Amino acid sequence: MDDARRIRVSRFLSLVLRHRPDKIGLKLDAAGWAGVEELLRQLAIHGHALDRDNLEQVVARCDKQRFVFDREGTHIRAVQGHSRDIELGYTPTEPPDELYHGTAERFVAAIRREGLRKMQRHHVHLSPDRDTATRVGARRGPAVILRVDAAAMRRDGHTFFVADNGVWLTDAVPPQYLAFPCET
Ligand code: HQG
Repeated sequence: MDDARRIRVSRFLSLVLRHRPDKIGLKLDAAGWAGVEELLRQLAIHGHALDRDNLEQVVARCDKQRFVFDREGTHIRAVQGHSRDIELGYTPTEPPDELYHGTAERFVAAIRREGLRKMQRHHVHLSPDRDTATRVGARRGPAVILRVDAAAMRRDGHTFFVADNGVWLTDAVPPQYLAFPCET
């Protein structure tokens, strides 16, 4: 499978497994899992035929490890990024002292006022390092990197989870925990 097709399939799987399983008549369970057999069947019915080998390639070679199979290899889910009402079941985990968030300049004024909000997703997504945050922010133009005082949030009782691909998740980051670029 060439890279272009792999990336196309990966984007479509993100859409289906995070947001719109109904696009291909798929059902996710309460934790976001889809049966692999059912996924392949529904993809084929809806004109996106894919075989098991190619699905495994998409999962294994995905740059951000967006998808995971269960231990038996019979189910698959997106590791984060959902907008649907599902419960991923991650265990609260102690974050490192600092985390980062990459965003776009046009959001900065609102973020200064309101802090980081989860917007359409289940959680605010935070990166473990500046490079990753830069890539996340750069999806929307030149990236602005905010530093999150995760140590203070932890002390104040905020809960963090880490997704299977290393993305940190929390409910909200109030503005007092954020350092803006000119202050970092
Ligand atoms: C911004 C991708 C105004 C926030 C990435 C972001 C990540 C606010 C946007 C994952 C705000 C939401 C998540 C506020 C936050 N006012 N704007 N109060 N609070 N925002 O896509 O973090 O490729 O939902 O800064 O790599 O950009 O899909 O979140 O710009 O890991 O696997 O509102 O998605 O991963 O955008 O990205 P998103 P995100 P995948």
